[in-house]
Amino acid sequence: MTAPQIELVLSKDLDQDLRKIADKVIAGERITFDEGVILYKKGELAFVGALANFIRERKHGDNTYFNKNFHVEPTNICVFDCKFCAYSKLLREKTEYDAWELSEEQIIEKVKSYEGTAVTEVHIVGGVHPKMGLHYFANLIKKIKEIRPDIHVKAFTAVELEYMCRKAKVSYREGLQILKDHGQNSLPGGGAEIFAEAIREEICKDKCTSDEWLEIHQTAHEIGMPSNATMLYGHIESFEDRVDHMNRLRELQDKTGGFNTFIPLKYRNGNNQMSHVEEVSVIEDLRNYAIARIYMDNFPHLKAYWPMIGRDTAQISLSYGVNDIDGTIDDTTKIYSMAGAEEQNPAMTTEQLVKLIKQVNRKPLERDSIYNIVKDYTNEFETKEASPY
Ligand code: V47
Ligand code: SF4
Repeated sequence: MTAPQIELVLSKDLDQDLRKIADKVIAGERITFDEGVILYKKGELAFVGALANFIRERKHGDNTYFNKNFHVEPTNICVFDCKFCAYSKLLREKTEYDAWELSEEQIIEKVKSYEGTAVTEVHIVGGVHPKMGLHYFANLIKKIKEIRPDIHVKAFTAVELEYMCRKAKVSYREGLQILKDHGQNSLPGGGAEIFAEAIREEICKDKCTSDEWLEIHQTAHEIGMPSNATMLYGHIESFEDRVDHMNRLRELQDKTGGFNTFIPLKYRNGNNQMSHVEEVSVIEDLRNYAIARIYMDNFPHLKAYWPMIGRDTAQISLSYGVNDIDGTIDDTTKIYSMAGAEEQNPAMTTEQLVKLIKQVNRKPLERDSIYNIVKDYTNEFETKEASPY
């Protein structure tokens, strides 16, 4: 499908700048910061989509990865006050959602409840609780590993890690090494938001800075812990800010190669202090995935987090650069349902997820947390139709 799509796009009477970008992408060359901004300002969905799909298929063919994970959110109590956050409780007036704080026993019980199931990863993330520190979490991870030695522990955003290390009076390297020695395997990509300092000042001024976020991920990569990266988009940032964000990540990836996947996170405006900020359209979501795929040439994977954008958009995103879907998770995360996402109970069975991928003629592959293939589902769960994409 790729070649005709590209020809169709290029046969149009293309703007000179866009043609130059298309030529570079087809030749496998990196685009510049300014060209990234041009794509956001001038690139129609069909144009950026065809280029992104071309890159996606060059890198991965039809392969579409998912993993089987569950989330543990120890608490939503948080010392910080991000304006977009519908989730944290402390300085916030009471809403329909209450504060929670799981005890160690409750967390262990939750992990035990997955005994005998095929999950390969636990994603631990939550509010920044003043009393849950580095050593508490290190011991918790050790206990989780005693119960499930096989499970991959992806835990703590750089925001949580910065606070933990500061409170424990250890360097990032020492703190991360302690967590690694207790069994933590990797870092999730949260807390990055948008790196442009002026925007960060407006939306999340009291938490870790952009430089700190990048330093923590760099240090993690240096001691052998891979990580992910996110970008919260579609609020008050400009197109230049989005490219700046991706550029800082691309530069770090050039140095370390430690990032696995890039996850654009659509700003949702329910129940937060920025609810007056309108959400962007689905077209903009798809354009953003596509431009991310084009710009982030050194990131192996681009992930759609379906609990936030919904299953339909996640399915369509597979034609706009996305090759990774998170996940067959059950209803263990509340971050998005509390922020107004359609998915109030984000659970998808393996069958539903495999069918979602097969319906658009992609190849469903279960992966582990570092992208080794666990199982090929090509011949399972037949779908009624597989439409050309
Ligand atoms: O950092 C909070 C975002 C993130 C809102 O690494 C919001 O595999 C939109 O990072 N609208 C945490 N987004 C979640 C996260 C994540 C999720 C799935 C997989 C991985 C991974 C990482 O959630 C926060 C923030 O950027 N967030 N509030 C909101 N109103
Ligand atoms: Fe706390 Fe994270 Fe919410 Fe910010 S986004 S207030 S750090 S839970």
